[in-house]
Amino acid sequence: MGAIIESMTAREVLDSRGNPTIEVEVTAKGRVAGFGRAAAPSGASRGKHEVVAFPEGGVGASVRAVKKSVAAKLLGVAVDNQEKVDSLLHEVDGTSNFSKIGGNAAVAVSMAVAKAAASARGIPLFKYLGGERVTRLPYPLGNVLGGGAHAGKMAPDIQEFIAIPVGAKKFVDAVLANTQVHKRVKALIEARDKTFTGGKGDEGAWAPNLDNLAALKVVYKACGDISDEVGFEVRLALDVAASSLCDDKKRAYIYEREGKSRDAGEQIDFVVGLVEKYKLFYVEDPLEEEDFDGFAELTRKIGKRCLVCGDDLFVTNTARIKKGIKAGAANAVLIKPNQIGTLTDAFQAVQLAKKHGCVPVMSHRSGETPDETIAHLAVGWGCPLIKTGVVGGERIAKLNELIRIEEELGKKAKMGELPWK
Ligand code: 2PG
Ligand code: MG
Repeated sequence: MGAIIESMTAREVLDSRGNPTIEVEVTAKGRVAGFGRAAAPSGASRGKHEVVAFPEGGVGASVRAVKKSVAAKLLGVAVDNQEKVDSLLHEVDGTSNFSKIGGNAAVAVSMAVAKAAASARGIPLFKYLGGERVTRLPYPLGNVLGGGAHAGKMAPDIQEFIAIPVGAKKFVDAVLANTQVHKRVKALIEARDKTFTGGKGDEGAWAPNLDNLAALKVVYKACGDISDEVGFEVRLALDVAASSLCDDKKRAYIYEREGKSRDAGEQIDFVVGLVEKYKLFYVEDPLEEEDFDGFAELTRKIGKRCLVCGDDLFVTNTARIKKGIKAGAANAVLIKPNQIGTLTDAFQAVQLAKKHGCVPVMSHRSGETPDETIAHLAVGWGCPLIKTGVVGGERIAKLNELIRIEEELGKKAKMGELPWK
């Protein structure tokens, strides 16, 4: 008989913003003992349709729920029956959006159980999830300059200006290229703004006093310079996080820093223009989270040469992804396990995206811990992209883990498959 869940505990720990979050530990009993520990991240620009992060009563209520009702339900269950574990989490919670125990409690339990199962088998999590055939590393999307909900007042309105080293042959080279772009961006900001203090936003991206177009020029130049230096292509990508800019009453996107307002049509034209001018490889949430039609129009216009990714639009939710696929709303889907609450749900989102030719993109949150689980999810589930920052302990925890995984895979290791390379 395989290992069973022997014990489970939870505690309040800190995330990278200094806010409390939940960490869960699971032990498994079998021929070999297993142990798994996982902590939940949290977002600042959260989608309206995400599951509830914490219930009334906050992290404390989640911790109590895991120690009592969740543990009572899961002790004795086969640790490698992830689907059962995750369906029991839904059952204990009893709501459609984890509002009773908290989606962050659910995801921490779900991840800790998977890690305990891998450990009881004596194999790394990515192999437990993906089997022996798994060989591909994701390209890292590196947030190098940021604004919006992740930075202060004078930073750009667009949330993330991202480097993507699409020409890299090895993960370690890709990650090093992103760090070089990050450094070059700083130098270029300093050349423009003598008063730049070196301030960073929540994910370690520089947060300068620049408007969107100046920021685009800086990051575009940095990507070009570093492409020449490393000898492979590094492209530019954006997370517009357009829901954060959208004023529902005015039915417009308000660019405060620029002093501009754009209606949906103007927003689409604006993004198409950026894709052309700056050769964007990827654009996330270019429109607000309910505008499936606008997404579809944009994807029709640029979807053959640029990835259009839904984050707040899809919230890792298969029902919303299905709706998006039907509408032709995107060609990439962001995967944030804590948006949906369990690994089984997140895996279904990955499978659904792949089945319909959409690229699944594994992602961190702006508030993170040094938990490295998503590095394994990206490899084990075959996501060709991962968004997890460039610098900062909670970001490099994932990147360094991917460097270790690449080393472990040895000669078999390859980079993920991306369109238009
Ligand atoms: C995003 C994320 C992560 P948050 O919008 O993609 O970069 O931000 O975690 O604040 O939702
Ligand atoms: Mg986003």
